[in-house]
Amino acid sequence: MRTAPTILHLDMDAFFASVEQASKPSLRGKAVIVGGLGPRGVVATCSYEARVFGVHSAMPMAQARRLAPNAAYLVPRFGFYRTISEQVMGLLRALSPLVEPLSLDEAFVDLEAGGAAWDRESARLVGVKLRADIRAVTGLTGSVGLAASKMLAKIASEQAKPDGLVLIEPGTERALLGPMPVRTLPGVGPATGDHLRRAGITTVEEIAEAGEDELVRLLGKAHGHALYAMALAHDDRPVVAERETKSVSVEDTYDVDIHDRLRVGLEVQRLADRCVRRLRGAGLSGRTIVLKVRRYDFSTLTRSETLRGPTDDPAVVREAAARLLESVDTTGGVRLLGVGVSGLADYTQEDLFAQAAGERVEGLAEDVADEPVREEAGPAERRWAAGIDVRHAEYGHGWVQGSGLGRVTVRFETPDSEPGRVRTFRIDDPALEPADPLPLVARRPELQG
Ligand code: DCP
Ligand code: MG
Repeated sequence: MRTAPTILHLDMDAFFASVEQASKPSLRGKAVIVGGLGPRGVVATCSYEARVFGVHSAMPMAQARRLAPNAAYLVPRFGFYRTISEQVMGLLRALSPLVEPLSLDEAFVDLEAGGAAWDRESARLVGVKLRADIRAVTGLTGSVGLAASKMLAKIASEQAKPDGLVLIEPGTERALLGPMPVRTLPGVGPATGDHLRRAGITTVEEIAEAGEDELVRLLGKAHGHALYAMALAHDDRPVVAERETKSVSVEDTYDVDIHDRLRVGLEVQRLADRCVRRLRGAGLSGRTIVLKVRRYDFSTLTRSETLRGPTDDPAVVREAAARLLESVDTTGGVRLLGVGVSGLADYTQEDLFAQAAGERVEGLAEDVADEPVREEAGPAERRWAAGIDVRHAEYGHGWVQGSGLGRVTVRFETPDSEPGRVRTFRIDDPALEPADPLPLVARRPELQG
């Protein structure tokens, strides 16, 4: 393991909610909750002001509304978040060729590989400057962790939240990890956590004390061995430069559980087709077909099947998905279905192209915006979902604060304006139209190049 804290982990603070607050001056300092606003919606994230009410990611939206009835509720604008994410990732790539994004707002950077840092002082300076640059370019705050391993760098950024920087001195890792709950370690989810707890192990220190043989006995060879090493703060995992897409998948959440087995089958076929369109749209084929089923009681199953070679043939994916469905009990109802393809390969075989040419290709881009959080309101309300940007011919740029009963309420403000005024229009007002988001930071010439 390296001896200098030159692995950096960045995680943006309350990412989606912070973007919304930066876009909408009237929401700064307020409780903001972003997520699906339909009957089955869940919270994607919320501002720190909303977290004091106990609201958090993945909570059903109905529960969030009970906890924070006066918060602003907004639909996610994934395309815009992606644009901001690219700005942030661009700053990271300027530091090192080894940047490993984990999500839109989170990445590891190997500072040593980029020559950006070699010891604790140079690493700290890079972290401080990075946070300032992110602020200048995006107007947002991100938290930085620095350590000699990925595991500790991530723990450090968590400790730094919000809007901070923590550097873990090499040599202090074990003392720091000891009292932490086992769930802190990568790879320990709820199931493993329960399993360990039943064996009387709740802290990292207790994993170390139990010894490797006991861990292997409890969790099996691979997992037990890896977890024991992590508990001793041994983590040699390298930062892996961004790989291409690991899988392509689509899923749908249903407002009302589907009970009819035939209908479940049809939905799976439809999802398989959509997944293949996306796969082809990305110029990929894949070997492993994955089916995801969330049942009425929220239990979620995934089943997969690996083919002999990569495919992008809709018939093959449909058949595999149907076979996988046969092994799943759906009595009681299904609330979510998904189909994915992983084990991806680039298109190389000419005949795959030939195959594709004969089929529908018109819908290739159709599902690109497909996302797990879906707006579930009716067509009129969908057009004016809370949070989206609009432009009014007379009043200018604003965002939808709410709509219903044939009316839409718009707040007219922009990222660099004062908090704005609210006006109400008829939903079919011809002067009102959807608009693109405005940049969060006005382009300043001294930041270019
Ligand atoms: N996200 C989501 N659904 C989840 C978790 C997260 O849609 N269950 C989205 C919204 C978040 C973004 O991913 O803004 C980043 O996730 P984080 O876990 O980093 O959470 P935040 O950035 O919102 O907050 P924090 O300051 O705790 O990092
Ligand atoms: Mg974050």
